[in-house]
Parts: sequence; C-alpha cells; structure tokens
Amino acid sequence: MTTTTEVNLESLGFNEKTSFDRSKLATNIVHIGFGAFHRGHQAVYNDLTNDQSDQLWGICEINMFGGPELIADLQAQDHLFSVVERSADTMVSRLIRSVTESIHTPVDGIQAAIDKLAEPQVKIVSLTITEKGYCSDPQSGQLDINNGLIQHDLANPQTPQSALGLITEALRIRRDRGLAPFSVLSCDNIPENGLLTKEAVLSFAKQLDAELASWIEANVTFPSTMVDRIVPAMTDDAFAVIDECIGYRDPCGIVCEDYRQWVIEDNFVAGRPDWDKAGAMFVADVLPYEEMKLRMLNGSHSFLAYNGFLAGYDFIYQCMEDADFRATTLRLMLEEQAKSLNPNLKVDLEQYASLLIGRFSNPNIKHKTAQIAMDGSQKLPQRAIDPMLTMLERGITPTCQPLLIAGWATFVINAVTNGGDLVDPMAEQLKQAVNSASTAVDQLKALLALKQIFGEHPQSNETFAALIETAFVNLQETGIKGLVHSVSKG
Ligand code: NAI
Ligand code: CS2
Repeated sequence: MTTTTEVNLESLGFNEKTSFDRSKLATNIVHIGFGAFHRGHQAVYNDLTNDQSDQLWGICEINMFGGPELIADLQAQDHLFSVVERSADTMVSRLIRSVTESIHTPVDGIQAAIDKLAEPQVKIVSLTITEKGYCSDPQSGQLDINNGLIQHDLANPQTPQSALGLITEALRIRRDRGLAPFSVLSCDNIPENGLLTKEAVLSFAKQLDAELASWIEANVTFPSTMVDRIVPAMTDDAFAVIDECIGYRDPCGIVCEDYRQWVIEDNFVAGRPDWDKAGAMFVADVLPYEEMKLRMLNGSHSFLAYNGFLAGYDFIYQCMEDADFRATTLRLMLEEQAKSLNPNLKVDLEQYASLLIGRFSNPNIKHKTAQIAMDGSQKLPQRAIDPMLTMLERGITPTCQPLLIAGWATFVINAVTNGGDLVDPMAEQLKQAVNSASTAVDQLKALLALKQIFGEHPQSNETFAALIETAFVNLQETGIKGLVHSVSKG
C-alpha cells in the first residue's frame, strides 16, 4: 500500500480543477466497480456536473473484488484522484473531487456495503463490474443460476458475494423500512445493459421472494446506457506520465484518451444529476447508439485484439500503423458492422468510423491487445455473432466478421495448447473443448459447439459455420498478416 497522507492533491498543479464546495457533498450515488473505466468516465462527468449545479452528487466507491490497495490508497488521499486525458498531441490533467467515501468489501465486510446502499439519501447505484459481473449467460442474456456466486447468494442472501445479490439485499431492506427505491445504472458494454440488469436482478429475487421481485419490478428503474471512453489498464509507464504531469505518482490516477461519450436512458426513479451539463445525452431509447458503438467500436477492438495479437502487435495503435490492418478494420466497420445496424439510425457512419480509426491510432493511448482479448466468451455474441447473423439474414456475405471469430478461436487454441494466458470466466470450458479434439478444425468445431457463446447457430445456420471455418482454415494456411493483406484489398 502506498501511504499518501502527506500528499495534498488539491495543492498540485492540475490543468483542470473543479471548485464546488466538497463539504456540501452527500453520498447520493453508490458505485460498484471502482476500476479504470469509472475513474476516467462517470467520475469525470459527475465532477464537471457538480461544478455547474446547485445540487451536488457525491459518490461512494465500492469494490467487491481485487486487492485492497486501490481503496486504501484512495482513502489515504482524501478520496481525490487524477485523470490525465491524452490526445495524439495534447495532455490535460484533471483532479476529481466528487468521491465522498469508499468500501472494499473483502476488508470492510459486505454488511458495510449493504448498509451504504440502504441509506435513505442514496438515489442511484451505478455499476462497472465487467460483462461477467452480471452472472448471465452471454448468448441468451438470462441469469445463470449455476454461476458460483449466484449459488452462494441464493443460499446466503444476507451475506452476498455478487453485485446482484448485494443490490437485491439492499432493496429488500429499503422495502422493509419503507424507504424509497434507487435506480440501478449499468455502465458496462452489454447490449440493453439496463434491461439485462433488470432481468438478472428480478430472476435472482424471484428465487428468494416473489413479493420482493414484484416490488422491485414496480418500483426500481434500470436505465440503459451507452458508455464510451478508451481507458486502458494502468502500467508503470502510465503512472510515470501522471508523475510527469502533476509531480505526483498518483496510485489512484488514470490515463485515458481525450474523447468521451455517454448516452443515457432518461428513466430515473429518484432523480439524477444533470450529467448533460458535462456533455452526456439523455434519450428515450439508447439501443440504436449502444448497438452502433458495441458493433463498430467494440467489434473492431475485438478483431484487433485477437488478430493483432496473432500478428505480434502489443497495442491497438500499432495495428493502426499497419496499412493492411487499418484498411481491414475500416472494411469491418463500414461494410459489415454498419450494415448490420438499424437502417433508421440517424448517424453519419462514415464519419463515425473515421473518428474511431483516429481514436485507435492515438499513440499516447497504450491499449493492450491482450487486455481487450480477455473475457472473449462474454463479448463475442454482441460484438461478432449477432451482427454476423444479421448480415446473413439481410443476404450479405461477410468476410471480416468470420475472421474476427476465427481469430478468437485461434487465440484460444494457441493459449490452451501453448500454455499461454487465457483470462476468461469460461476458461475451463474453453480448455475442455480444445483438449477434446486433435485437429485444428475439430478444435474450432468444439469451440463453436459451446452453447453459452454460440447458442444453436452453428448447427442451425450452415452458412454461419462454414464462413467461420473457411476463415479459420485460411488463417492457419496463410498466416494472419498474409490473410489481412488480401482481405484489405477487398
Ligand atoms: P477494471 O479491471 O479496471 O475494473 C473492473 C472492476 O470490476 C473492478 O472494480 C472489479 O472489482 C469489478 N469486478 C470484476 N468482477 C466483478 C464481479 N463479478 N462483481 C462485481 N464487481 C466485479 O476494468 P475497467 O477498465 O474499469 O472496465 C470495466 C468495464 O467497464 C468493462 O468490462 C466494460 O464493460 C466497461 N467499459 C470499459 C471501458 C474501458 O475502456 N476500460 C470503456 C467502456 C466501458
Ligand atoms: C474494449 C472496451 O476491453 C474491451 O473490451 O473493447 O473496454 C473499449 O475500450 C471501450 O468500450 C471504449 O469505450
């Protein structure tokens, strides 16, 4: 743990610093998942909004997983932290002043978190707990009742280990005490993240107490969001950038790109900050924005994560320096992912694609392909499988989408056979599938047979399976660089 009590962050030389009166903050938001993304995104929007509003919204940060250092460091520096925003040629340092308190449940106990969510002034519980944190089947989006955390929480609902269990227990207490409900705001990269969270919480609650489930359904809202800002995991180099910028190696600091976007369904049961003052958009329906971002940005990210990694690129910006990868990414975005979207979407997708290519090319954002490659089982359905199926339904034959899935399969097979890193909540099933077959094509087929990821599609849709197999065989025979070169030529 870094001891930072002697550091007075307020006195350091930040480029941007809000000036609202911190002593007037109340904890109206409880956030679960104090990871990199929340610090570079929601915390920034909230801080900027506080500076322009009469009502201030403070945040209590909760981590339920990971080591204790981050929350301990945050507490040691009075819940202040820095965010350094970098474009290709600018660097802005910002001090975040909106956090009021924090809890690390493995240290403070789960009861501290339950008590916090049950406090009457809490109006929003927001989440960035990664895709796997929702304990739901990635293909169907339904709660996975066999998930280890869910099994634990069903047996011990008053000492939950999952975020769903924590939210449900806090809501039960609020109902029993006659307190107003809060809104649950998912900020994870999941299609219809509000709806998925609602269904997961309701399915979980129904198993315990049907009346509680009905009360939640009638009283709690789960707005969906589209969230966007590239915030890589911190590295020694990134900490050195913060040090260079403000003269202090902030252990809670973040380096991220300068771009940010947040589209939020305006459906809050107990009020909300006017985050639009900081550039967020409140809309009636987030789905078109969410689908556009998940397919064009995140789908391309996953393409580059697997295939860029196979080509020997450590970072996304390096993939963009390879003309063939750059052209193929643009082809994936415009000729495939964009064509799988709702045709009524009123966005200039060419402009959007060129914005994304520019963001991916930012050499000051060292976003590791291996980081984005993690948890592929949770990401493939929304980023690759669903858009590819839509293309096929629309009578268009894709080239890059099957290569994305073939790249994932090759990445998984290589990791299992060479003993490399395979970070995925389904790592055991992936290993079993690969080890159950002896030829590369049979290993691919065993992976495609995993229903939690692919459903019945490879069996019911011959073209879908055949296109992936062809891309996979081409990748084995030609090698990734040769294949991407030929795909880039159209
Ligand atoms: P991170 O690894 O820095 O933080 C992950 C957080 O999730 C940690 O606080 C961890 O304690 C928590 N967590 C993990 N598993 C959990 C579980 N089962 N239950 C409860 N909490 C759990 O990752 P980062 O960068 O903050 O990203 C988190 C999520 O934010 C992503 O998975 C994505 O959905 C979303 N996001 C991330 C962006 C980025 O560029 N980093 C951009 C847009 C969205
Ligand atoms: C990335 C995203 O790690 C990943 O899966 O694709 O976190 C990406 O950086 C963000 O969605 C950008 O908003």
